Amino acid sequence: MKTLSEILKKNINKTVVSSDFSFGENPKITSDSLFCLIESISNAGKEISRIIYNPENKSLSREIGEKNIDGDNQKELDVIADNIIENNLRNNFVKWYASEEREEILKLDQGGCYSVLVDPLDGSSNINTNAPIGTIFGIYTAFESAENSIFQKGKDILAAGFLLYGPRTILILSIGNGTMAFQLSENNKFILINEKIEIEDETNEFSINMSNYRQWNDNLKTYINSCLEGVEGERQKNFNMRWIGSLVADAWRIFSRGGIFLYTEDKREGYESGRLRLLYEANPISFLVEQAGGKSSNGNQSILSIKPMDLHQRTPLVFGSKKEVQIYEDTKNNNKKLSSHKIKLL
Ligand code: AFP
Repeated sequence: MKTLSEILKKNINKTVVSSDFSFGENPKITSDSLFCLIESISNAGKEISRIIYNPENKSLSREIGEKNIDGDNQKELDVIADNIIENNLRNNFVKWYASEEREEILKLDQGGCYSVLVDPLDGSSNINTNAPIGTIFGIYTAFESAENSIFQKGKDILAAGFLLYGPRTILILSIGNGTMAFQLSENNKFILINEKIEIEDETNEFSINMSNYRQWNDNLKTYINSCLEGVEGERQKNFNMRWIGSLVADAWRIFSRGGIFLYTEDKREGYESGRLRLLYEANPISFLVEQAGGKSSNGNQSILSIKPMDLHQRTPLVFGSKKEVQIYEDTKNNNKKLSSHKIKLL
């Protein structure tokens, strides 16, 4: 059984020639400092996981009467998770900390060399239902200016991951050479469960909130209709549907058995660019997906190539099995007839 610490030491050194490699210009960006930072985030995850496990059945979903910058009601646990993460990041080489729960970028350590962007508790509207929720993070090089440090493209991520607090607590992590998964053990250690996740290229499972059907654009309706038509339709293939409504849980299922996730723009006010946030949700998840051989898209380009302009920018997000995401893109842009994707009959 290999632990997170053992795997990190092995993998971080594998990506480089010597143990004191540099990812960029900043000499402080070394395997050791990145290792400490990832450990500190995994420790925050252990603390949050313990609180969510909640054996005394305390109320965890009490709203604190504030709205975060995205207009969502902040839950007590959102704020607790954010504070736990901030405390764990201190003294761990982090210069800039940006969180979905905050309006400001926080300067933690003037001499730090990393910027860390976090959604402390994704899916928090699910707390009461005991459905899986999670913490999503992306780590980048820090520059002198906060804006330059935070508004980097997803392809500039050094490491990204998410913690899934479900029946099991799982950490999914990439340091740029594949995507790995760890499970929190009884003795509070993250144990490796998959050293190289590979998302299957093809799938017959889609993940979307169908209740928004009437709000969708025609191209999305065309794509989903083709899935619903099954073997009788142009693609001659049956599809299954799953929607947990918690991005981390839907993403983990796709890492486990393939699939396509879609949360695109629609006609509702405020949903012109979808719902999910580029910096805190779409970028880290897309980095993990592409490192696992999958594909991410806003409908036109890889999520990782979008230049962020705003701290709480939203983006249409489609990701998962490579060929299926391509079929969605082709349908959206009218590149190919859906029938050209039908399975070959023997
Ligand atoms: P919260 O963190 O505000 O609960 O939002 C969850 C989420 O951002 C993401 O985890 C889900 O994929 C998505 O929203 C679900 O959105 P709908 O409720 O519109 O389906």
